[in-house]
Amino acid sequence: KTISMVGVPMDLGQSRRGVDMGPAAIRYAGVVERLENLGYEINDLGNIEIENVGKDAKREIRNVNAIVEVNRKLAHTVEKIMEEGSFPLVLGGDHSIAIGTIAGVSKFFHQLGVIWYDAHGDLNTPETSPSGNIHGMPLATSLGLGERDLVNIGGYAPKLKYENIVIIGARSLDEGEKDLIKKKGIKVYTMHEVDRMGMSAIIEETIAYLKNKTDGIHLSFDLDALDPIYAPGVGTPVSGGVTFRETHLALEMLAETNLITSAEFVEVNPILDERNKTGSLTVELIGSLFGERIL
Ligand code: DIR
Ligand code: MN
Ligand code: MN
Ligand code: MN
Repeated sequence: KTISMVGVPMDLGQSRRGVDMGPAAIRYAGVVERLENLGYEINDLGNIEIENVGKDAKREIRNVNAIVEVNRKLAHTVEKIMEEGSFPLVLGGDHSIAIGTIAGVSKFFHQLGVIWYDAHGDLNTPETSPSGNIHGMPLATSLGLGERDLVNIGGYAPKLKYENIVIIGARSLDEGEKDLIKKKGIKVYTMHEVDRMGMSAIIEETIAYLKNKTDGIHLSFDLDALDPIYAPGVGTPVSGGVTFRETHLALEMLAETNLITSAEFVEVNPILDERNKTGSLTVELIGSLFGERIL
């Protein structure tokens, strides 16, 4: 089995500098070796080039033109990986890059499922966003909501259906996001459910919910889902998060199902980190997703 890895050194989707160095931090923490030790062939395609197009900061959605450009390139790269029959593993970069990853994979899966592991919902539109940061909008964008140029990347929209997504770890939702979740009946396991049901039941339910109606499942993994005790190197930490063990369990259980068809790990910011703790954690978690076991 071949994994094709691509880095996206993007920081234009949010306001803290340094998340563009996320792919380097994850590579330095040994992601290639970790996966090779599990028996995979790794094809590291390097990073998507981010052109300095100048920040169009005056618009209410910050840097939208540059983000559209990068996501077009990423979608194209992911599409090629899929055509080759390889597994796309995308390293961020801020979460705005999920727009491009999903645009690439959804060409191959017309009933694409998505597991969104995140402290946030990323369901804002330019109208509901309190920040104007596009990293708070990628899930809404993929559902066909918001700025047209972003929504139409790949030449079609929407990429996802409301009933094919599951959010896990949410604890910071904006008012417009809460309204959308209620209106559309989006499946969300907030931290309340994580505490109450346990991660094991959540993953079992998630798989049961998605398995029969989807033809592929993308894992969009925002490191800020974890408690900042474990993942301090993120731009928007929120206390009261998922633990290290719960997260390993979730990924080990997903590995057992063999249903995950693409993945991205985003929001690792080495400038805000403690000696690459979050980069190393990411590599460990990638190991679990690809079948690593203690014994
Ligand atoms: C916030 C933060 N909801 C926003 N979003 C983040 O700016 O829209 N998502 N950090 O991961
Ligand atoms: Mn987040
Ligand atoms: Mn985010
Ligand atoms: Mn996110």
